[in-house]
Order: sequence, then C-alpha cells, then structure tokens
Amino acid sequence: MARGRPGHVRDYIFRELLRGPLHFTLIDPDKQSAEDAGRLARAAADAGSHAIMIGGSTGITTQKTDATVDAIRKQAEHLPTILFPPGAAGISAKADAVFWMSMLNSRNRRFIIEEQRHGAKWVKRLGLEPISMAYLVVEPGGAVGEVGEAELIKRDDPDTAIDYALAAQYFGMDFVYLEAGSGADEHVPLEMVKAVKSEVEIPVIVGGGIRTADAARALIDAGADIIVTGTLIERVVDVRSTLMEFLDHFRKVVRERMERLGEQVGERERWRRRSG
Ligand code: 1GP
Repeated sequence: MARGRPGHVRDYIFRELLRGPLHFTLIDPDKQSAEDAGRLARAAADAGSHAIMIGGSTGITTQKTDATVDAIRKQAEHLPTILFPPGAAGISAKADAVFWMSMLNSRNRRFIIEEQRHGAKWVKRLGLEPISMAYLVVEPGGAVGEVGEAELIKRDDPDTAIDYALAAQYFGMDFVYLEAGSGADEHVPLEMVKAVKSEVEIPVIVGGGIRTADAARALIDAGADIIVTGTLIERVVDVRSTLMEFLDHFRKVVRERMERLGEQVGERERWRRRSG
C-alpha cells in the first residue's frame, strides 16, 4: 500500500465500509517471530482480511514492532498495516498508520493522554498517519483492562458505553472500539453493540473473544462495523484454512446484510413514491 498521503488508510477504511462490515487481523509482535508474523499476515491477506493491526498489551518494544511490521509488509503488501500500540513504545516508522487511541475509561491519565503526548512528535516526524479512536474496555477486559487500569464497563451497562461513545464522537474521533480483552471467554454483549450503534454515527469496532464465524455474524447483525480477531489464528496449525473458513462465512453474512439493507432502502423508496 502506498504510504505517506495524509488520510490514505482512513479513506480506505471508510470507502470499504460503504460495501459492508470489515475484518481486521490483529498480530501481537510479542507472540511469535517476525517471520511467523509475516506468514500469519500472508494467510490473512489470502483469506480476505481487510487490514493488519499490530500491537499487544505487554512485551512490546520498538525493535520487535519494527521487525514484525517489516515482515508483514513483505508478505501482505496490499493490506494496510495499522499500529495498535499500548503506548509510545509501540510506534514504528514501518507501518502505514497508527490507531491514535485513548482508553477513555482508564483510571490512569497515562493511557488517556500521557502516552499519546510522548508519542505525538514521533508520529509527526515519522510521517505516520494517525487515525483517531476511542478505546473502551468492557468486562472481562483481560490483560489490557489490567495493564490499562480500566474502570471496566459492566456487561449489563450499555448506557455507560453509549455515554463514552457519544463523547468520543463529539470529540471528533473517527472510530469507537468496544474491547472485551484478547482471549476473553465472552465477547462484548450483543445488546451493548446494538445500543452503541443505535446512538452514535461513527463506526463501531468490536474485538476480544471472537473465535467463531457465528459470533462474528451475531455481532455484525447487532451493528458491528469492524470485527477484530487476534487469538483465532494464534494457536491453530492451519492458519490459512481456519481464516478462510471464518472469512468465507463472514463474507456471506456481509452479503446478506447488504442485500437486506438494499431491500429496506428499496421498500422505503417504493413507499415514498407511492405516498408522494
Ligand atoms: C484484542 O480485540 C483484540 O485487543 C482481539 O482479541 O485475541 O480475543 O481475538 P482476540
């Protein structure tokens, strides 16, 4: 993917979203060698994932991130690489863009603005594209909830998720990410996704604990715009066929959803013409 043009990756995401929900693959630089990360990215690209996110909660260094992004870009060159950094140390000159994220429900201002304050000049100097995103950690929250000192949003409290998401939209943030934590036993509740989606206009990203195509289908039906999976391909032997199966199902769900939306628009149009 060509680098350097401001808004390039952001525009790509918004353009693709017009065609339906997207799937992003998350690769943690601390979980495998750079070479293996490259192989995972190749499989993700072949299966039809829309972008590669690079990041994790612990053990992230610039060197590891640099090597991982390098390998990913070599193996999956047409997919955008977006950093998903736990802090300033996760910023790498090699990526196309960085999710410029603030964990709005952290009790520690370090994760709301301090890491960002230290990282901002590097983003500018390195010519990385920042894509602003509100990061909200929902129960159980996992390692990211602990490390980020999140005041976890309770699973039965969609109103708090809406409050944060709306605040993010009014700040002008591009995306809101509902995160249950990597490897979570349960993904973010469908009711919460539905509630947030019905109140905000910015796209809703959902991640954490999504391991089956059925789970992705339910989340998409609830209104998720972007589904992120990481663990799904970490421990499997045949990454390619696991992802192929997941994404084949994903595309089918997206197709059905877009057809349904098309029919609804068509019906509304017919009704308007009849009554006009
Ligand atoms: C974690 O939301 C991501 O930040 C992905 O979670 O590893 O559970 O897929 P999983």
